[in-house]
Amino acid sequence: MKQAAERLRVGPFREDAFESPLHSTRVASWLGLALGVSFTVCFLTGLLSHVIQRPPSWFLWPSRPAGLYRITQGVHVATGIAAIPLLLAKLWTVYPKLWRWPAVSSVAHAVERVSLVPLVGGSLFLLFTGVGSITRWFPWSFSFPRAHYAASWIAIGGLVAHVGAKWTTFRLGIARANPERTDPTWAREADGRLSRRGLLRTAFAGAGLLTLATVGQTLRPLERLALLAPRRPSAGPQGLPVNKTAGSANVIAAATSPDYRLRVTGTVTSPLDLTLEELRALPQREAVLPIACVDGWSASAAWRGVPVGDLLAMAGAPEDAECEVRSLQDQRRPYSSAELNRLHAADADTLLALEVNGEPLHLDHGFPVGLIGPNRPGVMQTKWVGEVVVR
Ligand SMILES: Nc1nc2c(c(=O)[nH]1)N[C@H]1C(S)=C(S)[C@@H](COP(=O)(O)O)O[C@H]1N2
Ligand SMILES: [Mo]
Repeated sequence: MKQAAERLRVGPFREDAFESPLHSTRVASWLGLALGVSFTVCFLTGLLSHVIQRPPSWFLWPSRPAGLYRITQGVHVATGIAAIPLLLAKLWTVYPKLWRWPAVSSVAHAVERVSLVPLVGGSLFLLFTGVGSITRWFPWSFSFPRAHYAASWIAIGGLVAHVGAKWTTFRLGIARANPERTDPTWAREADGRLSRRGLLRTAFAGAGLLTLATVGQTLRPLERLALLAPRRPSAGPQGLPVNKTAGSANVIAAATSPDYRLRVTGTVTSPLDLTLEELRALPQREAVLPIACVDGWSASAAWRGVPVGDLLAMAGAPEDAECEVRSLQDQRRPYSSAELNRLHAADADTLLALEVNGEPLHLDHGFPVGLIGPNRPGVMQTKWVGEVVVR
């Protein structure tokens, strides 16, 4: 019986099938540490972005500090991008284990191996859909936020199981006393071949370079290095990028019509119906605030317009009012409206902006009226606002 099993041990199942020293526990452990940190940070910042956009009843996202979401979402996208070379290097280092003999040696081992399916599958899915989304390349028909969110729980579940199963191996892998570390070929292989230390450094340098080449999409001093970033934060009309144009949102006629009105409706004592001239005649306020897209780019600008709080007061809205800000777009379209929770509605810098950087809003930036508020995801800064519904 045992002999028969041994005879099946051919091809990649042979004991010496993968002889490269680069398939190393120590390399896998260090890559695992970096991946564990980047995945955890990416997961938590992603979860935060999710609950800000779909708040459960216990969650109230503050409007301050104004630039907080810009940071958390910048970190989310940056850690996801940095994880790509780390994950590829890690998968390459450990893939010979797929042919481990015997395939399963105990129940715990079986659980550990099975948990790789959600971990590896979920991770690859997250990184692939994440990159697709930030480059606005959607070779799929499912809803990106829902699928990306569901996959994050699947991957993080696999990660928890994996960390539990591998903890001892990992500790030995990164220990100072690890015999690989003192092995002379750790740092230098014969014949100029890549050493294990060289592989680790290459993977970390890859992650670093990829970060440097993309993080300038939100970190303005590094903008010139952002060669691989899908968006330059200052490329676009009035120095701001455009994802969605007025043309593609199908609002040009309504936004430029002389019949344009901004309406304030809902649970108010005196609903408002204001022309653009009337809006311009109201006291204006200026605020320097960033647009912080979920895709990881952000750009700051000086916005000028009427504080939402002033309009709510004029309309006789209750204290602590929340509202829904609706664009002129077809209301069935994604991102055609956004919620203002009571903290965002009451913040003096939450504006219905008429101007940006000293000029009337460009049509693609939301002319005639765009919502801009502190500490909000870009998708919740509704452009081409037509109505504010108070609750
Ligand atoms: N009405 C409406 N407002 C919108 C959007 C939209 O699709 N429709 N896109 C949002 C997104 S995703 C971002 S990041 C900000 C800035 O987008 P822009 O770069 O297209 O101006 O506007 C937001 N406002
Ligand atoms: Mo966005």
